[in-house]
Amino acid sequence: MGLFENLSRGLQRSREALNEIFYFGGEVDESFWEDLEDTLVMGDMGADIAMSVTDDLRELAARRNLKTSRQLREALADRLAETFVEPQEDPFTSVPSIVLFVGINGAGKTTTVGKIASASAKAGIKTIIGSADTFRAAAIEQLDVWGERAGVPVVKRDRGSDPASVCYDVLDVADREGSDLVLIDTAGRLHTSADLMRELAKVVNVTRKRAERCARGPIPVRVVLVIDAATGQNGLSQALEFNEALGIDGVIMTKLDGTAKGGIAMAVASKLKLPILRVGVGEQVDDLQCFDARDFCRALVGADE
Ligand SMILES: Nc1nc2c(ncn2[C@@H]2O[C@H](COP(=O)(O)OP(=O)(O)O)[C@@H](O)[C@H]2O)c(=O)[nH]1
Ligand SMILES: [Mg+2]
Repeated sequence: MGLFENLSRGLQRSREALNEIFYFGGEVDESFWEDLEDTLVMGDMGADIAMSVTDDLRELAARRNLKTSRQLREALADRLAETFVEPQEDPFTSVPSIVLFVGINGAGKTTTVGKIASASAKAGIKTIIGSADTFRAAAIEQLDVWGERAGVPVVKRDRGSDPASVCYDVLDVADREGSDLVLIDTAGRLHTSADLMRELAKVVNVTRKRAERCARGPIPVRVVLVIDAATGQNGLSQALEFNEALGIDGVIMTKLDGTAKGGIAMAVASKLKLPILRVGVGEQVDDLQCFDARDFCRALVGADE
């Protein structure tokens, strides 16, 4: 299955909602525009984006005399694509690079680390994983399974250890072995989110300090936020909170398969001016894709149907 088909399959639920209004019989009338705006709002891109996208499209449709479902879908995809920010560089392929994965529990951090480790090992990038979610023994085991599958070493400590120490350890090993890409998984659950942010801030600081004095010179550290797309607008609050506490460099949206809330990607990207680095469209190792705003928006609105 090609990349586009896979993404398109993943966004099916989000697209179905739009399909209903695009299968109109004749005129593009007032109710079409109202339905479009409502559907976009429900797709969780946020009311302000939904309104400005609808207004722009309406104006464009009048100016260029766009009438058919196909013309309108194409124009909508183009307009939606404008809301995304291009990444300056890809932290997973511009190596050497150190990436910390943060996000709430269940967002898909560990799975995403596994998928990326697998893809980068396959691409010949010397990769190593650090298991800094030391809260649950199951989390460490889960990462071990992914590491084994990818043929990538996993640096870990016993359950309950200081997560910052694991970051230190993994950078020591990476230094010694000349790893190009260090992927660090972190915990998402603590008693309060203030505790979580404090702990993560320490993890980020320790990693940055250690990264300054790597054998081959300072290596950039990026903090990537993993968000479950199905959380909808709550994903936006998470993004704001993590960004304020840690300074986020990019976002990965997971579980775009099986949600009609794909529009949240747009809300996060445009409100925080953050690039979407990858999208998760399933639980399997190959279900992670590079993000291309145009392809994503075309799949989201069904421009090629
Ligand atoms: N359908 C789907 N499930 C996913 C995706 N990414 C992760 N998951 C599932 O979400 C659940 C939580 O993932 P996990 O990586 O453990 O989340 P973490 O707590 O952030 O580390 C697991 O059952 C994963 O298989 C995705 O893109 N699509
Ligand atoms: Mg995890």
